[in-house]
Amino acid sequence: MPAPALDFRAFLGKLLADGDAVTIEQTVDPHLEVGAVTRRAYETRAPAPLFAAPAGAAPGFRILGAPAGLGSTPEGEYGRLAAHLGLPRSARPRQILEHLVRAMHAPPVEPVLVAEGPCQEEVWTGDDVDLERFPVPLLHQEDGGRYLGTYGFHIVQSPDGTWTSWSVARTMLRDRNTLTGPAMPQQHIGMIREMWSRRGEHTPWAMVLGAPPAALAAAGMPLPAQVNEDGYVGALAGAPVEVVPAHTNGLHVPAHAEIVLEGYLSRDETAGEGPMGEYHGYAFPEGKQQPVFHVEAVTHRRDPVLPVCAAGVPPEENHTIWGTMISASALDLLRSAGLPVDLAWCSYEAATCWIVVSVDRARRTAEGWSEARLVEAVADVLFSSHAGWLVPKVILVDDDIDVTDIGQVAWALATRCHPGTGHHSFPQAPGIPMVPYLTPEEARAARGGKSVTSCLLPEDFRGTTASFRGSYPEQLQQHVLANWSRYGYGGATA
Ligand SMILES: Cc1cc2nc3c(=O)[nH]c(=O)nc-3n(C[C@H](O)[C@H](O)[C@H](O)COP(=O)(O)O)c2cc1C
Ligand SMILES: [Mn+2]
Repeated sequence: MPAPALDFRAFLGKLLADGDAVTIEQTVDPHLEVGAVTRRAYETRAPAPLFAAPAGAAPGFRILGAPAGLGSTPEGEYGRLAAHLGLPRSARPRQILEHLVRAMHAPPVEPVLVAEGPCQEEVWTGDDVDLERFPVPLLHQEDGGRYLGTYGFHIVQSPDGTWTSWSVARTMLRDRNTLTGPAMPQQHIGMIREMWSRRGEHTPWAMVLGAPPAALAAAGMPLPAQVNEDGYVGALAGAPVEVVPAHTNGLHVPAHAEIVLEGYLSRDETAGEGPMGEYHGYAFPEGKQQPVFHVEAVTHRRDPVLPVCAAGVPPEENHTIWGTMISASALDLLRSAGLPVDLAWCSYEAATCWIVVSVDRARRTAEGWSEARLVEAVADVLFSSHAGWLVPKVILVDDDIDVTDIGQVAWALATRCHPGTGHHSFPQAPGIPMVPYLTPEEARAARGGKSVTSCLLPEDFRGTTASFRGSYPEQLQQHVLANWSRYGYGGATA
């Protein structure tokens, strides 16, 4: 059996064994109750709920909520995310980012085609295709429908076969064999759909639910166009992903997946989709017309587990997975452009609406970067990129600030950003139209509402940081730490 990063069932087994998932044997209703339990698990940092008996589902069909929610202990905070990527569960953001960036520079490890896999233990075709057999949840009372695909990815391929795209996006159930959901023209699924449409054809399509966790993470990552996510997954996991040919349309799908939908993405047919509680933390009153996905076959592992993301206020997977993968992509772009950048991090608390970038102060000084030039260069790199399209706000800080600590970021914003000169607006920059504060015109044009906020200290700043780490000799700090419990403070020393 592949490692947990390459096999959802093994990943689930690991969470259960580590106490980071709990099995809920009692019947739970996919109508709102699954969503409510999952939301509360995110918001209290409880283990992931495995719903073993969702009401109305075929026997054995299960749901896993909060597959990449945060944990409650400092050692295990990022543990579910780290387990997606094959890292120790104690891994922290810097280690996770460097791991993701390293794999971007490693040669791709292409998937291996195998004859059969657990994802095809059961096969439904023709009239047997009935998506209602899955426990499809209504996740929030404000949602316009039930969502089957909240934690799965689309597989599409360019007509010439050179570009295979794996990408996460949501899909809402319409009826027993159709779904609807976004395929934005700026996202790779939209670009490939446009290639097929120009030929007058529908787009051959598959969707994977309960995918290998590393593959799900890569499919939520804004790698550049023409880059195949499947080769990146292999580089990331250190072993190729095993794929099998889909039953009906020849696409290759991960062998170690829970559920695979096969069919096509319509060229011209649309249907009402949403509204849905979304990544920024809001639900809006109206849905939109979105393309229709036709399901011609379903294959699944025995006793399949449907993973579910109940999107909304942080932290959920749009922050822990999407935000982290954007952070890694942006970090790599900024470094590769030669900018003196230390780290980049989409604070989960900011709901993937800002990214904090720390600047290597020593390098900045040595290379003579003025604040104005740095602001301009960061905006140039990010606002023209696929990754930077997704995040509207950039915050620049010096590298004494740990960008992964929201407390330090708030302190820097309050004490280092000059209200008159620190805010730079980029009204012409293209960006994702889903950002809540955009005007209707900006959302229509998918342009504007983008900014760089500088919290860089002036070169002649004379303050030092008044803190435990900043205000005492190293030797005294060590003495205090060594004596901490003797002072009467219990066990904690760090
Ligand atoms: C849980 C989750 C849900 C997501 N939902 C959507 C979505 O509904 N629509 C969308 O365009 N992107 C969504 N994304 C973000 C995309 O997966 C991400 O931008 C990715 O880069 C898209 O793939 P591409 O770069 O190959 O186009 C989601 C990401 C995650 C982790
Ligand atoms: Mn892509």
